[in-house]
Amino acid sequence: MPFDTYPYELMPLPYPYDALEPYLDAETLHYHHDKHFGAYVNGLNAALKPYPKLQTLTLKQLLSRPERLPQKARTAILRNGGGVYNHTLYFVGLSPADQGPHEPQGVLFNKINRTFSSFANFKRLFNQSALDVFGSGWTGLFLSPDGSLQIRNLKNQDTLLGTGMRPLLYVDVWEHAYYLQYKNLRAEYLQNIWNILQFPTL
Ligand code: MN3
Repeated sequence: MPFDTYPYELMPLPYPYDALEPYLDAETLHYHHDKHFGAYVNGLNAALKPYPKLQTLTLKQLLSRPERLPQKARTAILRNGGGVYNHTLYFVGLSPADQGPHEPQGVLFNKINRTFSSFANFKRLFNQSALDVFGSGWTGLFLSPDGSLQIRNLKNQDTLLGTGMRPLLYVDVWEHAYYLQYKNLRAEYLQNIWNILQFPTL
């Protein structure tokens, strides 16, 4: 797959640019996907170019074991590779409002209710966590190896690869994800994202 091994290609959006309107408009999607996501793909290829051995690893392998990356290229690979990995999860994790599911089903529904008392309370806590991200980063819902659900914030383009945490929901809270449409109103973006955030099946 050209999306998770070298040379990396920009994964096309799995829906038309205007498919998430009115919650995320086409202009926002064009800039976010083509320009921002695209820049991480190009940056990752450039960072890996001098390292034929690293080119044989998958993206997950690169990001799971940062200690084996050459010191000189480590920051560039982690930033750009993290950007590629995080944006892939984000864009694949959204779907048009009339598709979905945009609410948890089955096992995940029960787990969310047990852990957070209710779906409404879970959304409140998730959005609060996303509002607490200072500067650029991500908020996600993860299934930990012990089976518990955890809301976690990630800085910049960090990931939890290598920790055994399985990402279930993933929201980009960098300003570039919402500024064109929502300006400084991150809370409004977060309120609306639940209409297009797709829930996986456990
Ligand atoms: Mn982004």
